[in-house]
Amino acid sequence: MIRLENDDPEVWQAIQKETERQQNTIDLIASENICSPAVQEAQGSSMTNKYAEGYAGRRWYAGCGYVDTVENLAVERAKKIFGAEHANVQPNAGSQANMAVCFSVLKPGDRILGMDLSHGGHLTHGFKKNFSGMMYDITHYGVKKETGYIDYDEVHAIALKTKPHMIIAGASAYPRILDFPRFRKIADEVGAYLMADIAHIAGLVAGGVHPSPVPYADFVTTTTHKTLRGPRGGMILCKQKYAKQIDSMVFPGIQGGPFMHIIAAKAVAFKEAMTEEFKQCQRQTVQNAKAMAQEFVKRGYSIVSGGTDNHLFLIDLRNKNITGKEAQMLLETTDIILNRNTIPFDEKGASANEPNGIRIGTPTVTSRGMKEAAVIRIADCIDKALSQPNDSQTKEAVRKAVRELCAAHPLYEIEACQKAK
Ligand code: DSN
Repeated sequence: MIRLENDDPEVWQAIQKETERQQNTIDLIASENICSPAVQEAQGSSMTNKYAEGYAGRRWYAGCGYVDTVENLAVERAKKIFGAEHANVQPNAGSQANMAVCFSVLKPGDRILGMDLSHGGHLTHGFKKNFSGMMYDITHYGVKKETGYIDYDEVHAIALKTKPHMIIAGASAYPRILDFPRFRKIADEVGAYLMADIAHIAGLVAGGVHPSPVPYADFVTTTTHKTLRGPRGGMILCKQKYAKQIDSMVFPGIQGGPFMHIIAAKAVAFKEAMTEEFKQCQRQTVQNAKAMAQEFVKRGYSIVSGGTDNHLFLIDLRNKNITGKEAQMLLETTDIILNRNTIPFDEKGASANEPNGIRIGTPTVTSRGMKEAAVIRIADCIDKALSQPNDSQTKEAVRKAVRELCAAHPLYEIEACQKAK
């Protein structure tokens, strides 16, 4: 970092400040995490300089011996972690992973059945301003109003009616276990491909705390930076029979030269994901989310589906006289960072920008070593801040508690990171 400090003090300063911000705030954004110093070292390495269009052993450029080594390591480790027949580690992000799958087996105008964004789905599952919504004929399933759980009977009924070419199982804001065998059964009945998007839960799947879709889905897509705790990127797992189609759709179909520094970092993260420390961290992530959700229930908050089975939960703020956006902004002033979120069956007039919910996730705080007592203290802080939004003493007390928690749990002192050093 000495060179950066001298050569570009403005960027260096912003990076220092960002690191400080991460150290001194509580991050509850469910899609974020802290990757290890080893992962970051690989990302910042000389591999960023290398063009390597193609795949290991079949590149368009000379000099690819060492990047081949890291891509082979990443592929083999990914296959081992998830028990997959084939892995493509080149997608630059989850969106590209989903795009490559769609482009490889669907034609424009084909039908997709995916989860409604406002019920917890993702932009790439058919949002009208996303490639998926622009190119395909989309229908959506959602959750049951009374339970907040996915309504599999509805998924079945819509599938029978619309005969989708592909069903997408996966979500960005769904707190319950996904029933992959049921999705498979429905897909088989209507002759649809099944794509499982496990971007949010990949680490939980790797850690054995969420059932794996790999035996059921034709394609499994994920990001690598959420619960999986790697660099920012994407990946596709699939059956061997789709390997060629997927590989040629990622490159040259939708991407050019792969980000070899990121692929090196994915390999490092996958090695970490095989450790007992990582698995323990995933178990604790879920325990923390459950403990926190229960604490909010005790304090009179309405939690979508009543709790959680995974790393996140949603608070429905409609009985709290504050909107999701107001809560997000208020909490940021107390150094608690989270995002506003739509909740299923939100009020008329509510929107993605002005929803009545907030989403809370525990991956980052768990990676920092926080356990139940700490996250219950965070719930207390949030409750206090939301209950007394205009009281400066309350805000200061919350900020003090946040400072204490952050100081007690430094960013890079997590066990898995220590081991990776
Ligand atoms: N934007 C991510 C999230 O926050 O869930 C999903 O890609």
